Amino acid sequence: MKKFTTVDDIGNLREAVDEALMIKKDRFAFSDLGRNRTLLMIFFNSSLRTRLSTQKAAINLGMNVIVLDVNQGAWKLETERGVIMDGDKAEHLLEAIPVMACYCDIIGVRSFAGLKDKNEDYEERVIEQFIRYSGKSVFSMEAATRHPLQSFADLITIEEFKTKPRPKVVMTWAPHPRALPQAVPNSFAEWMNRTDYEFVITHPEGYELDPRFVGNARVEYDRDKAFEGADFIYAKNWSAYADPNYGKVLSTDRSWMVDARAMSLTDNAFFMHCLPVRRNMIVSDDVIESERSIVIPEAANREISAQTVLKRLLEGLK
Ligand code: AN0
Ligand code: CP
Repeated sequence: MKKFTTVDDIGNLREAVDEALMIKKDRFAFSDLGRNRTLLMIFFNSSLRTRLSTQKAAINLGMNVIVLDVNQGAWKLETERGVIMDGDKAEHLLEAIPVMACYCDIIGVRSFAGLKDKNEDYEERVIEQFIRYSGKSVFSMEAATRHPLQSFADLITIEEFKTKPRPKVVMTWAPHPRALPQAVPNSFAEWMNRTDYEFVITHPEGYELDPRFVGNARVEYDRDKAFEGADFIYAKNWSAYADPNYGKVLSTDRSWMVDARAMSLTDNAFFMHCLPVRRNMIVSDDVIESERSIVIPEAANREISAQTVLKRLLEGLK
């Protein structure tokens, strides 16, 4: 594997999950694979899980790791070509990328959507420039439109917890005070659409996602109906995608919070969220603390998805 930014890069999902579960059984089985190889993790945005789990995954594989928080300690980076750089940005990405590439073999990039210019976000300008100008293997640690390491961990988690061959998985929008990207729900939908699960998306009107990600999923505006018989509830907030409201918060309707009443409509579903989560906005205390909440095993699987991806990227190095 040369890059990992979408579900397409991982190939057959059954094989990927089997490989991940094999790694989970013995995460030090490939501890020589990354010897004398360096991973550079570049963060344009905050992170707890991605930062720690990806670093741990690289260590399991014997790699060296360098972490750069672009907004803390590095020069502020201009990302657009043609800009007269007379503002606060001292360095251009077009120099920074090849320089950073000198010091590593594999690059992970976290760069969220700006939520101002839909084209800029959906063209994935930042991570695409890393792919183009670094000459290195690049993977997404959440880019503007997708968070594939998260979706892969989510898939592994569902495979571990499901009790029927074709579980009903429901992704539900939930309220949040600030505008969040569509990357997590886009990506989750993209991965779920590659499985044979029954996949349903529910959200208030106005929160329709990009049809390219929704694919053939059933969209159900009536949340109660969507939750009926669900085996997994996957909660997430996202800002509006459709014009003219791109990147806006249209609703903070608290009735969309996932609470015990909503969960009682399901078939004793497991509760999932990628975290970080705002309690009593997205999900009530009792639901996230319940025995059906699998947010911690889900987060633990971030190490496994990252290790599977890094293993494949290492195998793809010349
Ligand atoms: C980010 C998002 O919604 O994309 C990261 C989630 C993994 N969440 C926040 O910024 C709260
Ligand atoms: N789920 C996730 O990616 O979390 P972080 O933003 O903390 O990395």
